[in-house]
Amino acid sequence: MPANLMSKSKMKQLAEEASGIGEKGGDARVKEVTNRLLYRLMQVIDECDVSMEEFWAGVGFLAQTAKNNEFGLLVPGVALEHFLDLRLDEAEKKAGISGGTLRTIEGPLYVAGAPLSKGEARMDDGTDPGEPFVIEGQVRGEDGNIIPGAIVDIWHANSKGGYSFIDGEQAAYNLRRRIETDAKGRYLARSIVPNGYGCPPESCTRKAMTLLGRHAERPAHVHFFISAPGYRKLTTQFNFTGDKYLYTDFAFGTREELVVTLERVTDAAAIRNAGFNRPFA
Ligand code: MBD
Ligand code: FE
Repeated sequence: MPANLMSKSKMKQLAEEASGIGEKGGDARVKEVTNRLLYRLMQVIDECDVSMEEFWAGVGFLAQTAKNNEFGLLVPGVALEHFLDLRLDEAEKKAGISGGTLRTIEGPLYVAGAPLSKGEARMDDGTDPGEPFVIEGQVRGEDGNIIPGAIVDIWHANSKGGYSFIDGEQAAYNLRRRIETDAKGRYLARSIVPNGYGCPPESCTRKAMTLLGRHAERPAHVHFFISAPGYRKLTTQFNFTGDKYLYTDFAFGTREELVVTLERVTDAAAIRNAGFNRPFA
C-alpha cells in the first residue's frame, strides 16, 4: 500500500528548487535531467515509504559500488544498457532505417587499443586450454555492399569466463584483437571458445542480483565493434546455441538473431580451407 504522505506539488517544488530550475546560471540539460530524476526519486521514496535507515543503506550500497568501480556492471544488470539499445532500435524504426546485424550491449569490459592486423588474427596466446574455434565473417553496409578496410574489434572471455585487464591472470590484450577486413570485406579470427561471465562473488552487483532473486551470470558471448569511415559504428555480440544461461542473461544481451551454432571441424585441411593459413596445433 503506497504511503503517499507528500503532495505531488510539494515534491515538484522541492525537485525544481534542488535542480536550480528557477535560477539563471548552470546547464539547462543538466537541470532538466536532474529535476526529473529527483522528482521520480521522491515519488518512489514516498510511494514505498522508504525509511531513513533504508535510504542510507541505499546510499552506502551505491558508495560501495563506486568504490569497487562497479557501476559499469550494475547498469547492464538492471537492464538499463539493453533499454538504451532498444530505444536506438525504435529511433531507427522511426527514421525508416532497417536491416543489418542487430545491435546489443557493449558491457563494461571493453579495452581500446587491441593489436591490429589485416584480414585475420589469432586472438589467444596459446596458454588457454579452451577449445579452438574460428570466427569468420564479411562486413557489409545496409545497402549490401562489401566494406574492405572496415575495423572489426573483437573481445571475449577465456575458458574460465575471465577477461584480460580485468581478471589479472591473462596477458595484456589476450582475446582482444582488431582486424581490418580484406579486399572482399572479410575477416577471420582464431581463438578459443569462451565461457560465460559471472559477477565476482563479493561484488555489489551479485549482492543486488541475489536480493532480487536473480542470478548474476552471462551466457558465453563474443563482443564486436564494427566501424568504417562513412558508416555508423555497430556494437554487437553473438552467443552460442544451448548455453545454460542463454535466455536468462543477467545483462539482457541475448537476441535470437545473434545466437550461433558452432560447427565442429575435425580435419586440418578443412580448417585451412576455411581460410586460415595456419593449421591448428
Ligand atoms: C560482461 O562480459 C559483459 O559483457 C557484460 C555486459 C557485463 C558483465 C560482463
Ligand atoms: Fe562480455
